[in-house]
Amino acid sequence: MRKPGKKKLIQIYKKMVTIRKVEEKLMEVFSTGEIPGFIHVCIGQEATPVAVCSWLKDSDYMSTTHRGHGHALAKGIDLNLFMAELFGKSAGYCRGRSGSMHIADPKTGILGANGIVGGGIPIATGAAFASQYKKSGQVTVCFFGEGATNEGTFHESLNIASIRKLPIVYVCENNGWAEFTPQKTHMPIKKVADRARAYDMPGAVVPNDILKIYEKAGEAVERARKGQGPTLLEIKSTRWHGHFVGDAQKYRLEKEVAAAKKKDCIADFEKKLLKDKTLRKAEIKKIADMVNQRIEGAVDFARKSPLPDQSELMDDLYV
Ligand SMILES: Cc1ncc(C[n+]2csc(CCOP(=O)(O)OP(=O)(O)O)c2C)c(N)n1
Repeated sequence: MRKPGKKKLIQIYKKMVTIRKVEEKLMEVFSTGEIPGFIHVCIGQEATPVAVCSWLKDSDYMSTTHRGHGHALAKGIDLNLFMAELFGKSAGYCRGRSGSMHIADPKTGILGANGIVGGGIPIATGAAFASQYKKSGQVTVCFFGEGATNEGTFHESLNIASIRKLPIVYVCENNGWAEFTPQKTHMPIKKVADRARAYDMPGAVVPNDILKIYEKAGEAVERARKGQGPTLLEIKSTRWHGHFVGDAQKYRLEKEVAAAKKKDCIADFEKKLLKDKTLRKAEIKKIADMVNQRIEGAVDFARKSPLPDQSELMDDLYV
């Protein structure tokens, strides 16, 4: 059993709250037109990125998707540079060229978010192959949604990862919806984790509970680090909001959305921390205030950063 100590529990809680509040702030700012393009928030799914990335070192790799803010924040991206990138500003991680869906940071091992569904899976698998080849001891975590597991990239990647016993953990956040399509209409099986069997790797279904995900992710990361090969984890997460910010999600029943909100991974964890006296109400308030302040600072930083110069428009283009 892998149980986090008090310090780790508080660290985990702070990170979950940070992701929730950053996403809430992004929804607010996006609606005013300050952020160009599209953004996809992960509110309701915060437990997975935090629990999984808790096991990673800075030098480990991580790849993510169009819904990747939480993963990047959990892996350790700098909040100011992240915010500036989403605002399309030159101080951002990719000089305002990537925005939300392609943000990357080699220093913290973030191989990139991906607007192409399933696009990050072979990239992550390749990174895991490189670490194995170089005997660097790095582990790669690859996040994606259940919709991505219908893509050829998923199957080809898991096949080669298993054959070569690559140091990688595949983490599927199954929120039951791929864009506007429910799982049962695009997938003949109920459990994505069953797909692991086809590639002779362990697969597990984990509820949207921070400590349960923490435990399973710990086993999988350790297995990868020891050279024992890949694992597929399926987290039964819940998406509260629409596919993208601005989607009124008319395709979902109100009672389903209400049930998702009721089963809140952050509120559940908070209750537990209060009950076992890891945190007191006043400390929870202090954390919220501190996180809000950091976020306001990051938004201010992004607003003050200049837009990229027009002369940079054709930079970094191959053709
Ligand atoms: C190859 C490809 N096909 C289709 C799309 C359009 N698209 C964007 S997100 C999405 C659904 C993805 O669902 P899932 O992988 O479950 O992730 P979630 O949005 O639930 O986090 C689709 C179909 C795309 N971006 N790329």
